[in-house]
Amino acid sequence: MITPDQINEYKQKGFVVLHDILTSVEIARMEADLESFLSRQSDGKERHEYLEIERDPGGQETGTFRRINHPHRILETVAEFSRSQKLIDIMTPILGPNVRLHNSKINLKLPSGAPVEWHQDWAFYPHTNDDFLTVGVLLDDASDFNGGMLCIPGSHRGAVYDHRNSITGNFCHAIESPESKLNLANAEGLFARKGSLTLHHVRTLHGSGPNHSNSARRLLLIGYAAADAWPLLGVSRYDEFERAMVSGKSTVFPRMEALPLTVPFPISRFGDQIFESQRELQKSHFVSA
Ligand SMILES: O=C(O)CCC(=O)C(=O)O
Repeated sequence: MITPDQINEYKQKGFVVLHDILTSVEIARMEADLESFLSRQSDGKERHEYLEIERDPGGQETGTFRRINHPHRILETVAEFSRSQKLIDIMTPILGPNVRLHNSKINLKLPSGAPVEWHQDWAFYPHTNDDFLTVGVLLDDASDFNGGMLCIPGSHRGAVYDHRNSITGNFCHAIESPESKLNLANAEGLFARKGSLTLHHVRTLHGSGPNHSNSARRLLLIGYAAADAWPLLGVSRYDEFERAMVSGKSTVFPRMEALPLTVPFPISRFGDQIFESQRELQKSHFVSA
């Protein structure tokens, strides 16, 4: 359930927090599913396909899990929630009746876990229009101390920034020296109890600090687009693209809007591994844990 005031807040600021949306039973099921998946991952295919493992400064895997990619494909509870009526009722007043799931991930942010540098998701995957948002499901309480997400109000209606590393020249999933370009003093924390949801627009500037606490700050993120927002970089598997519809009807007539854009090229040597390519920045904006 989303109220007209919350929809208005999302439209004005480019993000909103919806407090206490999942029940404790729903959260406990999702946590159990996640923990059971992680405990099975000492080896095997899933490990490489779905798990990102932290690397030390020399590039060696530390063995610590950092992120689960595409959890809606492997965790039943996430698959269920990602298509639930509860979530569709929250998204459709904003995106319209026809909605497609674009991506999902769980950032585990374990104690001392790395920050996520300032960026706009729009730079990673530009579409023909920006009726596109990401739902965050707080699997732990989020605060400034444990690296909860920060967003800059109104930035979804502003510029689209360069996300290339000035040394390597490659796309780096982050805005270099953001303090010199953005008014970070305006940033607001999307801090709330576990079971709350956050929504942020695809152009909203956001990031999050390191985890200074001694427990994880797990955040499930699921991106959704209006069905007529088509990826400008193309659709590689049309059957999968069709199956990703979660509400209403798909279309082969994209809606094109004149919007500021950038494209994620030249590709980082780490591909789409955001944490590794952000680590190539000369300087982190956040103070490490
Ligand atoms: O985990 C976070 O705090 C933010 C994650 C994020 O923005 C991303 O993974 O693109």
